[in-house]
Amino acid sequence: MRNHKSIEAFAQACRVLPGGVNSPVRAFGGVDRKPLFIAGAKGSRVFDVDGNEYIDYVGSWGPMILGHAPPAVVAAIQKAAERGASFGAPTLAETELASRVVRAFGSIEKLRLLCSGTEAVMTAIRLARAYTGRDTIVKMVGCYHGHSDSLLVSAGSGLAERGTAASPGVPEALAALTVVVPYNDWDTLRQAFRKQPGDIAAVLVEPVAANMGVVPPEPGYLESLRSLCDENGALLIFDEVISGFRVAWGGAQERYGVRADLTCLGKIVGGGLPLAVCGGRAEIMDLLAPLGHVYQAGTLSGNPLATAAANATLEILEAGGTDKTKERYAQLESLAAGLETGLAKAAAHAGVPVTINRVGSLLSCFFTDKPVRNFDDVRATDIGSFKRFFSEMLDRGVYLAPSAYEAMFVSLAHTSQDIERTVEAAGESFRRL
Ligand code: KE4
Repeated sequence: MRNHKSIEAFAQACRVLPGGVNSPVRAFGGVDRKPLFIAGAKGSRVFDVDGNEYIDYVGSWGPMILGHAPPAVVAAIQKAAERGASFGAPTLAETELASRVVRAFGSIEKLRLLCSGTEAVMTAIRLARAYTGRDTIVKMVGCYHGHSDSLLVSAGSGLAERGTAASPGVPEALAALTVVVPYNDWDTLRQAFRKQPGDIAAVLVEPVAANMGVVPPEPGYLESLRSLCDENGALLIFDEVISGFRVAWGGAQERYGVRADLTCLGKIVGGGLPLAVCGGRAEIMDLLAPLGHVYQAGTLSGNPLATAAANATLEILEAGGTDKTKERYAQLESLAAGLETGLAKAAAHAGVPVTINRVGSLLSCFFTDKPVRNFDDVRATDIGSFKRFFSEMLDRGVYLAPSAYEAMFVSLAHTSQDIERTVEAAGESFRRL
């Protein structure tokens, strides 16, 4: 695979951008390679600046559930752009989008449009603290919720202890207001509530963890979070930035039947443009300025280009009504199930132990012969094999996420031929590990 233009582009970028990128994982540090510079994308394919074509399972880290550059979304953005990129004033498209999200998520009565998942989660935390009058929040080890200070926190000295800063620049005093407990472990969460009765404002969780690779909730886990929050007067915040509109039209809440008090959405909901959502019960959301006193604002919140892409994307997903929408998610399920089965067979045939976790069109292939149900399990997997597998697949024209702690995303643009080619490339790659 020729990549001299990407290498040159990376050298140029490193002169003006820290690490040559605008988001760390893109630098391919997780796979010990220099990054590809992408020239364009269409459907299930991305093309780098050297003219190489790849079957894409990154999908911009989740937004591209329709595949890249769907004609109706491109046309909607173009049409919106001709009317002006941004007004800093309310538009009809924002109300239309909010109404679509309310229809999809039964737990969301009102919402605020913002520009990133980080902003959505930051706002949800501020609302939870204001609504409960409490300061402490709980997050799970291995879950990622954007880069706001309260969430760049590692687990404390002991289980259910207060957190410590995970990044320079995060004050320890602030990190101490975040308690970090293992995912899929409700006993430790129960301990946390017992240790800080009346302190905990909210439990924040990815209902389907996808930032340590894909780790599904164990049966009963989400229900236990719901009941522990109810018993202790805390709010349950579902960070559905990845799972929202991904694992079901109504996200993990629809798939698992557990309602959150506040929900954060991103990625798919924005159709690939900078748009995210913080939504929930009206009695909580109405605390937001200008109605209430919880301040939150944004110059480009609900931006016309982003809402155009968002409305066009959701319109395609819900076109034809509930049965048609279910058919689309069944198609995603079937493609991803075929990929999972094919990868498992190829690995077994090559004598390579793998565990594949999948929820809908979201999946991860871990190099281990053991189950993977939390971050400790992920850390025990063979990351070195993942790195070699990534490179072998890239050299065969298959673009996986450049990190063992990310996910593979299947889109409605992927075909059964894409899946067959991917499985074939995987078979060759597994045999070379
Ligand atoms: P953004 O601020 O990146 O829009 O969203 C933060 C975020 C919040 N919640 C969840 C569950 C997320 O996965 C994310 C961001 N996801 C990462 C990759 N898994 C984005 C890719 C990147 O950081 O470059």
